[in-house]
Amino acid sequence: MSIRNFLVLLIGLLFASSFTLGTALAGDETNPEVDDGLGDTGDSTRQFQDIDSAWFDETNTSVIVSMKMAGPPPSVQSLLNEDITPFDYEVYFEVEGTNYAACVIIEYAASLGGSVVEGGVYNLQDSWNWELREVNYALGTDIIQSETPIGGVSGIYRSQNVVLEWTLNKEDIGIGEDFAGRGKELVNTWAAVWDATENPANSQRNPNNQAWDYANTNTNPGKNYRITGRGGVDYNIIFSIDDDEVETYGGTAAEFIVRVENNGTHKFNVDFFPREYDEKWLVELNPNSTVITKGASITLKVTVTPPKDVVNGTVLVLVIEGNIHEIEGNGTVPVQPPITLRTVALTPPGESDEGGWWPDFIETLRENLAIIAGAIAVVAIAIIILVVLVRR
Ligand SMILES: [Ca+2]
Repeated sequence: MSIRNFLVLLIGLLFASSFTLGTALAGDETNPEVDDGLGDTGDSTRQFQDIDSAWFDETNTSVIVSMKMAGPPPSVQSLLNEDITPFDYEVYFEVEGTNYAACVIIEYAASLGGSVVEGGVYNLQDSWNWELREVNYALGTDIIQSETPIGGVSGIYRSQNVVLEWTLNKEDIGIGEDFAGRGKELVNTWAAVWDATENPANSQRNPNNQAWDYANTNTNPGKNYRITGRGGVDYNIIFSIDDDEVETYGGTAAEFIVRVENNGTHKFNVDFFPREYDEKWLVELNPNSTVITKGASITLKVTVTPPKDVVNGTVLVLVIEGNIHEIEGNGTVPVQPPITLRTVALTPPGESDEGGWWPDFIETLRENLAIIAGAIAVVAIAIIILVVLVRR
């Protein structure tokens, strides 16, 4: 193995391992993007301020954000005689340069039999304010400069699991519906619980010293979530190649070895085909179609033969596409991105001499055009100077 190939392999391996570590294939409670310790709020009686974890999931039209707390909201004794306090729960993430937060503010009210009374039983108010916000950070820090509500969203409190759950429209956070958004990532994931009276959303806030509890931060985020398109099945097939440019002679086949990796969630059936190209060239794919098991790679051999009478230096830019068969349904999902292969065709040896010295001379001129132009310019300037001197 050459040093260059070794380096390419090494960089590829490093990239692959960081990718695997950084991105969860599908978020759920057992593999959350944001994972926090319990009992880290300094007040064990207030488990509903203590973040356990947060994770992401999706349908074809929405991203579902979940936030699990250490314990249920206090309802009876623990908050007796305390002030009514609005809790502000937020899960933060970034999509393609724009920062968002899924947010809900829950007001605690002393109530008895539906009416608010002092010193009574604490219950959660009926109407919770579920929101999507756009977030501005002080550049490169954890400090939030401002949060702007950009729309209401639907939300639900799942009391059985102590989980707050937001349903965000993909379009509202810059993610196309169905497979249009596939491959986009939610990055810089983290979560916080704030006292909305002391630290309201329109004030500057730093989770490190103002939040009741926080899990990860903007500069020390949790894992990324990769959009799968329709949720559940990640049609993640990746093309790669060590050398995407090959030289060959007219009439002689060149060969590309494309690696096709299944980094998705299931075993997939994949078809391969070239995008439209100059049909005087011969292009063969082997295989044209195959099954790739989850986590496995296959080799796709692409053979390209230029026509015999090809003009020296002609380049064929060939784009190879892939179609992944859907697990459910008869549709297909394109491999993104496709892979581009460049074949440079040279005149076969011996034939280049047939034209005699003239084509060689022209070829040499073309190859050294810059040097020749420079030399001509120097000579021209010298002549001008000479002429001026002679006239004096
Ligand atoms: Ca915690």
